[in-house]
Amino acid sequence: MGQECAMVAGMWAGAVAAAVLTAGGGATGDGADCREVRERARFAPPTAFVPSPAVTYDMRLVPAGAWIEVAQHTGEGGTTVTMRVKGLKPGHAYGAHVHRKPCGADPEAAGGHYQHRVDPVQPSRNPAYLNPRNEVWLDFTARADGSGSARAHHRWGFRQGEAASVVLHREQGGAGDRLGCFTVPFKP
Ligand SMILES: [Cu+2]
Repeated sequence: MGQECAMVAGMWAGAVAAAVLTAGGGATGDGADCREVRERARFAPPTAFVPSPAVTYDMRLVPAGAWIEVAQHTGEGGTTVTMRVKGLKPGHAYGAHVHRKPCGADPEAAGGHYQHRVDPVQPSRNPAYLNPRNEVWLDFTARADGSGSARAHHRWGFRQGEAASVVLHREQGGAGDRLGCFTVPFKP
């Protein structure tokens, strides 16, 4: 499915000019049911002269220059989010989740976790809502070379404008200090 969507997305990108000229139509069939997002960046402090969509709040565990890539694939089978990182602290067990708002200079700017069923009590601490089935968790342990990767799959997709970043945490699980944040425009 992922390959198919990537192919259709690629064809679509290449065919945009022609499609505009022939008018109407647009993406049809698989293309219409398929959303792809792929963003990558290098972490920089919020005070960096050249701002980055990837912000570090802890230069020891998320050094400036560390690299992150996040991809979303949403199709008929649901939503898969994958993350790859490089340049982190070897052996450290990082927590990571999709959060609701874009990153900012303040680590709290990203808001709470994206939840499929939204806990009426926010900030959410109820394990009935705060769990990897109802949220997108991307916990990973950095390999000896500082690289890492994680993948999460759900049957559901994101709501418009409610999933906007990936936050890296000091600990795995549902909470913990925020070490870094990457703004990602996830698609509904
Ligand atoms: Cu989080």
